[in-house]
Amino acid sequence: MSNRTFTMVKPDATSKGYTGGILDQILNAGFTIKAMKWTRLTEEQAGEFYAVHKERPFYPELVKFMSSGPIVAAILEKDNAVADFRKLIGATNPAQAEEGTIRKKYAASMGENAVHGSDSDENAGIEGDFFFSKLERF
Ligand code: 3AN
Repeated sequence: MSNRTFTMVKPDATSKGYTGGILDQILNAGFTIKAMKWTRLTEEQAGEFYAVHKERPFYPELVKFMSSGPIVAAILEKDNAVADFRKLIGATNPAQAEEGTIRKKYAASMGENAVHGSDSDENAGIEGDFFFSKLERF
């Protein structure tokens, strides 16, 4: 079990002014920040980040959306980080997300679902490495 996960506050949430509320909920849930940045992906970078979904019908839409505005990228630390963070954000489809979860509160749809959370320890490592060098982690 790893104690790290990777998250992004997605462009829908940053553009609606939800960044502060989402980060507040993450910190209140006991996660600490190991690395964080406000940045914007190019279409090429978004395509690379989501390359595992390349064959899925929603891939072009996902790439376009994820490069449509700024995001907050972060590495978070907590015991059981990956599983606990997935619980905190709720189901991919906000209509199915549990009451009180970040997606229930802030997500608009399956595609524009406010936050990303790594789905495994391995992917948490890969995704964190995509955004952050060793010098950017504290
Ligand atoms: P999660 O983000 O909950 O791990 P994944 O890994 O199944 O969900 O999907 C990655 C991202 O792809 C989602 N966050 C969402 O933005 C997008 N996505 C997934 N399924 C759909 C869908 N049916 N239509 C549009 N976008 C989708």
